[in-house]
Amino acid sequence: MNKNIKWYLIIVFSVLILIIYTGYYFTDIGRSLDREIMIENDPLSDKENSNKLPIPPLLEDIDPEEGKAEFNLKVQYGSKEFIKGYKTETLGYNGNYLGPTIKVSKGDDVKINVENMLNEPTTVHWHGLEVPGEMDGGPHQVIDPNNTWKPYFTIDQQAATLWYHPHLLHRTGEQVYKGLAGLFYIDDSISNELNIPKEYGINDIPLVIQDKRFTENGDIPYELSMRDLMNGFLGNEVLINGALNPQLDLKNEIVRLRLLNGSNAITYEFSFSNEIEFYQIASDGGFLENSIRMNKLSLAPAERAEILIDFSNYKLGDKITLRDAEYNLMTINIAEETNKLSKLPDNLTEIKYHNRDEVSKIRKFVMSGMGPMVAINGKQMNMDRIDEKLNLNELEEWVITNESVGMGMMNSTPHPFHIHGVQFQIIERNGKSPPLNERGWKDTVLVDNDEEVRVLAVFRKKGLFMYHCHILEHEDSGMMGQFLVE
Ligand SMILES: [Cu+2]
Repeated sequence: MNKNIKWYLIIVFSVLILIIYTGYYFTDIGRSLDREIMIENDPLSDKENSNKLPIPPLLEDIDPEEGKAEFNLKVQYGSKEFIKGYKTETLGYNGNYLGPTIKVSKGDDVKINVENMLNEPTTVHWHGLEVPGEMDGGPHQVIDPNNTWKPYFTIDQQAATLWYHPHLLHRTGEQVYKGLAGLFYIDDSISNELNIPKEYGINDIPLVIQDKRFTENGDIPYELSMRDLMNGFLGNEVLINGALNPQLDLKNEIVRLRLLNGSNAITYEFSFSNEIEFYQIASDGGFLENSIRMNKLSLAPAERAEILIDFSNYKLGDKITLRDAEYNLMTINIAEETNKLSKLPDNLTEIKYHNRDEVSKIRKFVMSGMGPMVAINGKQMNMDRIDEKLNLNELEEWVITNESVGMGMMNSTPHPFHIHGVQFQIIERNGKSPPLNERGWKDTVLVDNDEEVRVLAVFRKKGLFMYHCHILEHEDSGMMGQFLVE
């Protein structure tokens, strides 16, 4: 294309975006990033909604042999009453909404049969799992309608709370939003031996946290405005395991919560009523070396954290709320008293930190642009282009920056950067050591505007993988690239 015409088009397009965006900002439809506005506009605030927290079922392993596991997943249409009396169309794995929790152990040989019963293609990506590229479930592993994809792999990493979700080119946002997401747990000798709660759904509680934009009649249409392309799709309500304002009954003991931000775009600021202290014990890819005492926790889209809370000083009938900023998400009821004495663990595991002196290659990833123009290193996703070529088992340093422009009164856009097929270590945020709870294994890192994040990683699996922004509307717009490990 003629260079002048190209620049002319870029300028015209940018001005158009600016005009449309300003319009949307001032007409204020849907939820603003400002949570106070979110609560005022809450269409359900006058409706009764208190129900028990659903616990996703554990998926049955159909291979009886020790050291092997086989699972069946069906991708299907469903419907669900998020609000009493209002049914809406959803998607789910083996059910109406969300998916069962898959639980495996380090060293297991795993087979999964994923049957697509939708009349559109999908993929299933094992987020955080270190497996060869063709088993990763990215945009290249398309499962057509009425087809079954049968990935197999050996679990070759430490205990962790991972998850699975679709990764179809340009369609990830809608499929995840409609309900396709599930947890994927790995256990190992360390997680088995640690003195921490391990009873699934009793004192080891999965929490899949997602916001939804409900209409007046309880529907959750996925229709993107220009503003949604800018900020990502933001909801006006928050669901936990598919339930609105759920209640969780617990004993007054130490409890482990595994939080997944499975939302398309929002970053949460979790805390509990009365600023109760808790201890983060794991980040995306496994245990931290020591438990970190804190009273609030920020999780960007796709990030996970495991936390312990000690309720032993609470009494029958006490209530505690889980919050996002000032907004109540879930009520915890102390429903049973116990005399069980337990102690919060201090040391959890030993992390072998990478040695920066051994870095063989430094790569830069610049996230830029806005709305449909978002890009990494100035490029938008192209399935036929390999952006980076890496050597197997070499230590690399990736320098990730965010140069997206902020708009007027709006804050600039932080982008959560996710790398497939690897767990990395954050070594610097703007030249400084990362906070304590980011000094463990990570696969997704939030990069703020004008921030430079440096991570170290050894890529141990061969094949073609993705790196991308995990605001799903940005990913779908093309904020993604491909790297080949050989
Ligand atoms: Cu982004």
